[in-house]
Amino acid sequence: MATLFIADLHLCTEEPAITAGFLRFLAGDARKADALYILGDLFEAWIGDDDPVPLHREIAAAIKSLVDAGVPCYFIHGNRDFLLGKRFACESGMILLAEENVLELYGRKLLILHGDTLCTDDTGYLAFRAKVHQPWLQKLFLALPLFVRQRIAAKMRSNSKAANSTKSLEIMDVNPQAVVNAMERHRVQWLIHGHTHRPAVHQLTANGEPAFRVVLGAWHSEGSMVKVTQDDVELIYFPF
Ligand code: LP5
Ligand code: MN
Repeated sequence: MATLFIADLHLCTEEPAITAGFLRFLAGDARKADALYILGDLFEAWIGDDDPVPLHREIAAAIKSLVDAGVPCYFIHGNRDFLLGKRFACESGMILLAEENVLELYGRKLLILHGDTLCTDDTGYLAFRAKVHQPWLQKLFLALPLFVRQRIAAKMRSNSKAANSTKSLEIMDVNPQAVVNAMERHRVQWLIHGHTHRPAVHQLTANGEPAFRVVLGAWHSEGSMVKVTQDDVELIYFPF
């Protein structure tokens, strides 16, 4: 009995080894799980469910086959794939979740989220996020021809890379007080998130008690997952 969590795969056509690793994971470890939670940035960039790229069809079919085998799959949006919508959810059988969710697993209460909203020192990013999360702007963007959306996304990606190279590592990490606030708001002692690409298990104090923040790793040259069981919360790395 185990529930698995992954994030930050950044799947794209240009990185076939990561896709192969994910497909193996879906056909292997994930099949034995009670449920799979994907905590954002499954894809490198998502510009609409109507994007006909073959990779998306392949991933939807592989997730659907996991779901059809009896393993429910849940998805929280990341900062790269916040536009992933109902059409892809339906095709893949994934259930789209809200930004922040509290789970009760094997007697343990856990908060799960992507992690970008905890980076409150990155005010440039939060301003950007607030803008691109406006429903009217998203609607407008999704109504644009695909090639225009591709160009805008490419521009945003290159701007982001340029901006990140000027930011300190501290600014791009979570703010410790934002972590405590989130855990106290939801009255939990466990938090699992991704986004920062700094896999670790951190101990802290929240609600006046010991608390734990588990950070998922990005899938670069190996896979990363968190496995929650009755007895344990484990951060695991595995080869593709
Ligand atoms: O993604 P990553 O790892 O490089 O860095 C993130 C933050 N960057 C982003 C931007 C994404 O990479 C772009 C993804 C495009 C996806 C599809 C396009 C959909 C378009 C929808 C339009 C409605 O998330 C980065 C963080 C970093 O994580 C660490 O947390 O620092 O933040 C930035 O780079 C943002 C800049 O710091 C600020 C730029 C200011 C822009 C001002 C507002 C512009 C509004 C444009 C509206 C169209
Ligand atoms: Mn992210």
